[in-house]
Amino acid sequence: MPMGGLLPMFNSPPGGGLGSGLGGGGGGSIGGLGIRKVAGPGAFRLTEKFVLLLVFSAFITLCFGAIFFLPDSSKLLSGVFFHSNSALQTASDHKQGLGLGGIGVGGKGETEGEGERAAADNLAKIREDHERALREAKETLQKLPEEIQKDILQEKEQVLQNELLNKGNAGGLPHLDFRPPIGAIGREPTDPEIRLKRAKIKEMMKHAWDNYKHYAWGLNELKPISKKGHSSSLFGNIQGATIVDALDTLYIMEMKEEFKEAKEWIEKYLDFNVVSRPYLYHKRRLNAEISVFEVNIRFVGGLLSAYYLTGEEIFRRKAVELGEKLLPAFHTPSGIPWALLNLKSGIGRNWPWASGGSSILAEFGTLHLEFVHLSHLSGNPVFAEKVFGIRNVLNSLDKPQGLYPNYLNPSSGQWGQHHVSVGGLGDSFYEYLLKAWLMSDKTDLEAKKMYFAAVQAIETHLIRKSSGGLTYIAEWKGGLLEHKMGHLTCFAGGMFALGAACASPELTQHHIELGAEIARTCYESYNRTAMKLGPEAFRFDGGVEAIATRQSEKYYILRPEVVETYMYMWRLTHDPKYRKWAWEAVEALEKHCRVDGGYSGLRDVYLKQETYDDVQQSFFLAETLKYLYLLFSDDDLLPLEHWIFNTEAHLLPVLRKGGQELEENHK
Ligand code: DMJ
Repeated sequence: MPMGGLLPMFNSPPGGGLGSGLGGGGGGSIGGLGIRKVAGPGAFRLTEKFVLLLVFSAFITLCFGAIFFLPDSSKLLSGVFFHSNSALQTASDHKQGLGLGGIGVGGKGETEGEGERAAADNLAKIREDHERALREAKETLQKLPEEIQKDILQEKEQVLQNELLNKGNAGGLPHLDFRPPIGAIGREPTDPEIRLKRAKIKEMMKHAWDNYKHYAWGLNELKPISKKGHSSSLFGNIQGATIVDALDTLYIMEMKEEFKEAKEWIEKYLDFNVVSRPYLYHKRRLNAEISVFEVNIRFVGGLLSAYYLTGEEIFRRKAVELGEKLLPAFHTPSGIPWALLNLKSGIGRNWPWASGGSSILAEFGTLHLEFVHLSHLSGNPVFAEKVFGIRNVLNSLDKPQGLYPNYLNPSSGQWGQHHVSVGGLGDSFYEYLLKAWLMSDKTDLEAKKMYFAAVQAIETHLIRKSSGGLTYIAEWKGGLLEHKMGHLTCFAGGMFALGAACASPELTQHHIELGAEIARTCYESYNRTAMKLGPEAFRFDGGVEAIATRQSEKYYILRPEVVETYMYMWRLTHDPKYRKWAWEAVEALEKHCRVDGGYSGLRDVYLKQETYDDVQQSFFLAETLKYLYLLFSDDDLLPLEHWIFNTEAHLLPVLRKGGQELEENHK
């Protein structure tokens, strides 16, 4: 690699260059040339000159050779040819950090300008490539020959597929007939009271959006108290999480201007490459890692949803582009993806806190819906193959008591610690089994089987009833129960109800009731606080029921799971109590979370006085407000038989048998 930087030096030495000096004389030895051509003094002088030139050339060659063979030749070379490269590198970094990409800095920088900057850039790139190659080589050395062979084949296959895709397709994507979506815009509710409530929720969305736009436009999230941008490490260097997460909510609420400005931002700025724009440079982390799960559910999910609502190609293109960037996460011996990925280098790893270097069930198990749609929209089967690969691994493993532990090691393909949860670390894996089946127009029978078997094991081993009659889902740690339920676990009420309609007849009523019981328990977790908003986790031990007992579990971060369950329960039963409970949540949000600068999470929902966490989470716009809006809309807005909500509430259409998805449009 360093040769690239040296070539100009070799090409222009004094005297026509080394090439002509050595090769041009007929390829013979120096002795041969000297003896055979001796004829007269003129000829002798000519030969002597030639020999001298050759000796001189050989000397220069030796000098170069010596430089190369000395230890750490790159440093020496940089000193000889590029002045002080580290100084230049620092200057270059500094300039970019200050947003001064086009302006020289003192000393050499001013006099040598452009050339020096190019040299510094070259060196930085060479060094980066070098380090990456070293890292990859180290990783490869640790692998078995069969694994290396497998990797090579996979990469070849990937290149072939990409080539195939790029042939003859505009933007590399196949032509698709876009069918306008079913029920993407609903009628105004006929009941005037419901109409007003729905309008209020739209006004909340406007307040959240306008403040984000005003104080944090283009950044990931808003800090509504400090009125500035909030950056979360989950997205690495990708920006604009709130914009992408909010797209479909803006669309169904008919906030057309806002949707337009969001789309324009995406067209101009949504960037999945680390290369930074100078003005953002200081905010970006070099080589930052993303959470594969979070980027998938929020960015891929948000873009897919926007495409299916509008048919705008920009959303399809961006979704597929990002999907491709996530593929290196699957480069593990088992095909179970890493949790974290460096989008630039393609190097993945797992959360350092995860048991025995494991990947997390709720993360690698929550890619299925989006990846199946990526294959559908790109014509490239690789995405679907990856997620079906995950399923194969899961199906090949023994499950303790039929339960799925939260930790799975991607290298060994074996379970880590036996911790089972329907809340954090496990939750959306179960959700995606059910939804994979529904989204496949009920053709994915394997997903159905896995879902109902998992729910049965959960019922047997995790679901319990408190002495006060509240049904809850405990956590399982190697056979022992922890009688705690997370806010995240509350999504399960909606899941049970959604699955009920399709369960076998003897299970339908049972699963609806299970959903209703979980909904009530989660309602109680809200109702038993001072602020009428639920804590992060609540317990059923030590004499309490549905109450947080640990200070570290008393916060509320604008999460959606409880209103999500109300939404499914409302749609499936039309029991008015769900709208009543949902409205209580709206009032509590307005009273305690709404601030001048947007909506903030709370540190302790049991206090009378708010202490704000100063974050307006992007899922508040993607999920919480969307589910509330649907609760006060008629059922013809996003009918459940046509749309699947991903775990971030982004809309994915059911893929109809024979590829006729959405064919019943406009009936
Ligand atoms: C969201 O990002 C998704 O709902 C995810 O599945 C769980 N966590 C948050 C909301 O609480």
